[in-house]
Amino acid sequence: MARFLITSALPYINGIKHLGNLAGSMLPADVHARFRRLQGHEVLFLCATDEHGTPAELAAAEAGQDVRAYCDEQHLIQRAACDGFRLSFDHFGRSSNAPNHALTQHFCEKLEAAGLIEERTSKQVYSVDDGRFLPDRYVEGTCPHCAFERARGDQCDNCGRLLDPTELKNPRSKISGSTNLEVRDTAHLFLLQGKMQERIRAWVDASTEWPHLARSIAYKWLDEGLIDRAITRDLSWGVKVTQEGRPRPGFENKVFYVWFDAPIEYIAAGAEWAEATGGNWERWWRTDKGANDVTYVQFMGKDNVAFHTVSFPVTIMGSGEPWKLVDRLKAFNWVTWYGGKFSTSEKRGIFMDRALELLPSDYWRWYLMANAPESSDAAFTLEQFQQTVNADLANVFGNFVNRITRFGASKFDAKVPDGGAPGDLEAKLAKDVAERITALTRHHEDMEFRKAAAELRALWVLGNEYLQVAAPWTAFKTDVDYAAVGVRTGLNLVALFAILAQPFVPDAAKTVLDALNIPEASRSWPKAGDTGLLDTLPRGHAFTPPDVLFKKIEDADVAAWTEMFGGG
Ligand code: B3M
Ligand code: ZN
Repeated sequence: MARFLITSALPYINGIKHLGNLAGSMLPADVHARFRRLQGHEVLFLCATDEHGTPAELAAAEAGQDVRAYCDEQHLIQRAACDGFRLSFDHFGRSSNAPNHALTQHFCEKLEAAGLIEERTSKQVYSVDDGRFLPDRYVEGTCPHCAFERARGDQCDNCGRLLDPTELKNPRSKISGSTNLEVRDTAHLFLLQGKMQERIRAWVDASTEWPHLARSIAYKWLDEGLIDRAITRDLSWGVKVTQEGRPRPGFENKVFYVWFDAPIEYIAAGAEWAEATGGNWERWWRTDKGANDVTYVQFMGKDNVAFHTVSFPVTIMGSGEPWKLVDRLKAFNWVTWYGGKFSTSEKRGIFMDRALELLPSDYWRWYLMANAPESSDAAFTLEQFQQTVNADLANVFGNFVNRITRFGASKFDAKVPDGGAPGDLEAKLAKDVAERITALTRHHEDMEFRKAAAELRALWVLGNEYLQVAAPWTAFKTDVDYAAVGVRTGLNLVALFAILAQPFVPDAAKTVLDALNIPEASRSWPKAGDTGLLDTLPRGHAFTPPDVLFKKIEDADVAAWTEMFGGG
C-alpha cells in the first residue's frame, strides 16, 4: 500500500465551470483518485476554489455584489456541481480561507529571508478616470504578439502568451472603458526567479515521470530564461502583504498576486482538511514529517503547466523548507465546443450545472474521459456524445448487464446457478479478460484515460461476444447445465465489469454492484493476471436485476439541446 496526494487545478471562483474545464483537471483527477483508492492505496485528494485576483473582483462587480459575498455564494454553487459530478475530494477548500493567508505570508517571509524577494519600483498602468492602478485583467487591449484585439492584461487568450499590462497596444480600462491611461511608478515585491533557474532545471531534469507535454512546456520556459516576477498587485481583495507578521509599510493597499497564493492553497487545503477531520496534513506535505513516501500527482490544463513546473516550485524550493514537490504531472489540451470556445455570454456550450439537469453525471464522465484531450484538443459535439453514450453505455455495458441478469432471474430463480463445469470457451475468456485487465490497470497507472476507457469498453465487448457464443437462452431448452455455466460466467462478468467501471461511472457501477449484493469489501480492484475472476460469486448467491442502466439519447434530445446550447 502506497500513499497518493492528488490535486486538481483550482477552478476560478468567477462562475460555474464548463465541461471542458471539468475534463481538463477535476474529472481525470477524480478518476485517478478513485482508481488508487480501489487499489487499496491511501489517497488524499484536494481541490478548492481560486478566489483572489482580478477575475473574482471583476465578476463580483459585474454581478453587483460585494466580492466576499460573491465568493461565498459561488463557492457553494461550484461545490454543489462538483458533488453532482461525484468528484470525490477529501476536501474542497477556498483560497480565501485563513490557512492560505497564513501560509502565503509565511512563504513570502521565508523567500525574503533566503534573498529571493526584492522590492522594486515598476511601471504600471494607471487609469486617470478611475483613479486607480489597473492590474492584469483590469486592462484590455491588442496583443503585441498576435494582434488579437481583446487580449487581457495578464494573458492573451488567442496566442496564450503571458503579458504585462503595459505591453498592450491601445489599452482600455475594464472598469470604465476609459482610454485615458498613463504608466506610473508603483512599488511591488519581485520574486527573483532568475536566481533559481539552475535548481529548477536540475529538478525538471530529474522529473522523468512527467509526460511529454508537461516537460516540453517546462523546458520552453527554462530555455527562454526565468524572469523575476512581481508577486504583489494594487488590489484590495486578496492576501495582505506582511513583514514580520505586521502590515508591510508601503503595501497597505496591495495584496499578493493571485498566481502566487493560488498554488499555496494546495497545501492550505490540506490544512483545512485536517481542521475539518482531525487528520494530519503535514504527513502529506512535509518531507521531514512523513511525506517522503508520498507520490504527489497534479492534474491541470496546459495553460497552467508553467505555473506548476516553474513558478510554484520556485516558491516552495526557494523557501528552504522541506515541502513535498510534485512527482507526476498530467496536463491536458482543450475540450472545445464544436471546435470553438465555450462561452457563457454567447450561450455556447454546456456548463456543469446545466449538464446535470439533462442527464446523470455518468453519461458526461464517460464521454469526457473516453475522449479526453490528451494528445490534442478534442471537440465536444452533441452528435458524438449521443453516439458514444448509446454505443458504449447503453448498447454494450447496459445491455450486457440487463440481458444476463434478467435471464438469470427468470430461469435460475435470481440466484447464481450451480450446475455444469466451465469448458474451453470459459478458459479462453478468462485468459483474455485477465490480459485486458492488466492493460487497463497499466493505462490507469499511466493516467492514459482514453486508453483506459477504450480497454474497459473492449472488456465489455468481450462479455457480449461470449454471450453470443455461449447463448444460454438457446442452450437452456436442451442442456440446462450448459446454460448454467453461461449464466454463472455472465453474472461474474457483470460484477467484474462494474468493479472495473467504478472510476469512470461510479453511480452506475454502484447500482449494479448493489443489485448483485456484492459486499463493499469485495469491490476493490482485481489483481493483475488473475484468471480466477470468472467464478468468484458463490453458487446460490441471490441478486436482483437492476433497472435499465442507461437510457439512449434520442435524436430529438440532440435537436433540443442544440437549440439550447448552440451547435455546429
Ligand atoms: N484558477 C486557473 C485555471 O483553471 C487557475 C488554476 C489555479 S491552480 C493553482 O486555469
Ligand atoms: Zn496574442
